[in-house]
Amino acid sequence: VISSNLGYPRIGEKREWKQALELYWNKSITEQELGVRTDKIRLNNIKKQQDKGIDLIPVGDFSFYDHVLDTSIMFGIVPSRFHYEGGKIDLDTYFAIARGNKDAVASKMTKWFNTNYHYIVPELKNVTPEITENLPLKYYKEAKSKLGVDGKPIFLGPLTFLKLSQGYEEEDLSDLIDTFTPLYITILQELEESGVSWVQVDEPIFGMNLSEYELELTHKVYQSIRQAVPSLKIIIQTYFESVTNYQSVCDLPVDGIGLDFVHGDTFSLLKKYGFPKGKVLAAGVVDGRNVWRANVEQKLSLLEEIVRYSDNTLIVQPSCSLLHVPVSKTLENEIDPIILDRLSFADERLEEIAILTKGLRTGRSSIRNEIIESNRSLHRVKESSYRENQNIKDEITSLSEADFTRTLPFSERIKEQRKQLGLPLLPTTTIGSLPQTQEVRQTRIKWRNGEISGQQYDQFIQQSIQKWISIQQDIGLDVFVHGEFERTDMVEYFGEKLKGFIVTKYGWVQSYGSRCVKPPLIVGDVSFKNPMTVKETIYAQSLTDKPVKGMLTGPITILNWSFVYEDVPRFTVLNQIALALRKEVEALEGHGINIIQVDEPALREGLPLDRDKQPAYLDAAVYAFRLATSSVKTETQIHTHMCYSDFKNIFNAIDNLDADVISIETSKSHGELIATFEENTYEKEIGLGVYDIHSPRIPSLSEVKQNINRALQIISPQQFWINPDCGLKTRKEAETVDALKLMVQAAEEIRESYIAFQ
Ligand code: THG
Ligand code: ZN
Repeated sequence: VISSNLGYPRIGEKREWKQALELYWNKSITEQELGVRTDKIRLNNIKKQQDKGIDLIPVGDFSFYDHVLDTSIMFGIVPSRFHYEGGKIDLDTYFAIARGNKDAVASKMTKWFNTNYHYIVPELKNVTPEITENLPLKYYKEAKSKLGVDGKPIFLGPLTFLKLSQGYEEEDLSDLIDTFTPLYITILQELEESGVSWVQVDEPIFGMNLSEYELELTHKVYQSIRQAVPSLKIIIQTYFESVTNYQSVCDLPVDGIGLDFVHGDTFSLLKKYGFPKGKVLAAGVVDGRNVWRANVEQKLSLLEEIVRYSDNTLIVQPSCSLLHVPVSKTLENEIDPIILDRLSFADERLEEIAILTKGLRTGRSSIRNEIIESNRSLHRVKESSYRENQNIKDEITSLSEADFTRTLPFSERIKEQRKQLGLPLLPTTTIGSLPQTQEVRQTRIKWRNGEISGQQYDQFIQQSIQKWISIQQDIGLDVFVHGEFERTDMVEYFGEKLKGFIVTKYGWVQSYGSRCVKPPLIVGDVSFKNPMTVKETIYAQSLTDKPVKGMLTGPITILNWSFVYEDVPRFTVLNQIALALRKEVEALEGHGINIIQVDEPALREGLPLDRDKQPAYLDAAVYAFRLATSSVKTETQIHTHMCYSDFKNIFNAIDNLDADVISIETSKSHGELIATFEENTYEKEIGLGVYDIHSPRIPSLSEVKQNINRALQIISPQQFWINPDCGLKTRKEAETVDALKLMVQAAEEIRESYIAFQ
């Protein structure tokens, strides 16, 4: 039995990695200094894993931005617009692919499976792959020479890499595999020659539904690899879901298979089909995506069962890379000890791995104290006041069909809403958040540190709202927002205000590039305490005759972006959140707010990887959204917003949300989305983002008009709203104003042409 890890967070305990990157981007430090700082973080991470007693320590999990981009770079895949001419790829080109530069737009960024991590999509169009640098080897050598650690190089496998790439037709997959196989072989041969013993090749794509043909290709590529590198010990690592083609994957000609025993029912597959003789089973038994301390006794029992199915070494490991959890709980000094005691961030997970490995090696009694302690902490929280809100449980059970259905259908509602709102054709609006300047962030920090009073902070927020109401007036938008200056992260904000949540101080997790999120913890029954957004919204509304939208985050997004406790089904927690939001929606409406937007940016991302599990998830998400939004009057207009536009398979669910208006991020994949709307009829109102807010580039008037006109070829102008494609929180003030002015001008010109035509 040996212990292993699949990847360690890059960001550092206090986000030192983020700081270093951003200083480099701002030209405040040199490339060399960036190197010094990141070397320190990387080596420290390895050292820590060694100290925690992990036998197989991953190397090559580090990245300067994203590990999928690293794989592209390793294979010399640089889109032609960056004018790459072969050889090693310099750091600035690397960052340009990720972030864009003044001459070229960045590559697309999208969600890493069903997580909140984003990767840079490889663009395979017109590129000739070649190895530019053997990255896993570089990091292996470094750990060996600097720390004496014989690491386990890890990198993304060919099937997953190609399936996540764009710029090729499905029928070319086989050719691409043929192109990449020799490159993979070279990488692996070099590792073998350098004395590497174990390699982890990540293939999380096996949690999704692959075709027979794709499985055939998989076998072919691993066969070739096996022949070329017969003695290197290769583990194919899957995670985030049980493997959908279990037998086929287990039969791959490699030395070990890594399986996720936390998500999906992998243990049933093991019982049903067994495990191939002679292979190493790498068992991911503690959750790499959640922060609740493992029940050591239960996990040990599971491992004792698992070990019976394998006749070779058993590897004890987390279910996936620890990239998805915060670094260490030791810095948290304001969390109730009952809860703190229940937490396991990355470092504590590693301790659990070491304990379980010991228990399995030397018997249950050798970890007796750890078992008692883990049971005790679990018992303590179950008996605590976090878990006893009988009222909420009763409210949930007494819900009926009427509670999640609007009184009238959309076709009737919209007439009342139009009367009430009096908006022009092609109304303009924004998604909700406005630029969070340095000043906004610093004032919040001052307030949190007690340097300014709550009253002073409130006053500052009011001034910001006032300023932006007047800016929106000048720009000429039709529906205003208050700007969300009082919010850090939208989910954390609601987490701080709802009962059942607590927040951490340092619980950061990488979201994309240097950007991090700090998911709140759901520790017990969730319920509404006090209105959460009413004060700021009605203040904004008091300053203008234009409608101001109420802005809320929806139930499935709050659920997906929190660390949810595990003693009750997730859907129970989801409904509790929905019920609390329903009370907020009612409070806003009661204060005269006529448009309420309930955003669900994380609806798509939470979609289970396995097709068979998707309908239940979508039903629950739709039900919760409707529970949150259905009690309003006919003339109150419900909006929603979603980021990312891969809606092909979830169109019905979106329609079933029954939101009066939906806005969708589209500028990066306009074509696909338009096709979706061509294939399906959608009667409700809709805003397709008309410019990309993720880039500082100001679009040209003709670009914006072109985007609008393209959408209007398939969506009627009576249904269409004009808005940017996502919230403006991360943008600078001046560029936001300029871009919105252009957007309004484009809307006005196109509106004119329709009116003239009629
Ligand atoms: N909240 C949460 N998850 C998300 C988003 C979000 N996932 C998807 C998408 N939005 C990711 N986008 C972002 C955008 C901005 C930031 C993080 C994720 C961000 N973070 C600050 C940083 O790292 O500098 C930290 C927070 C702060 O200080 O305000 O800006 O919106 N949960
Ligand atoms: Zn968005």
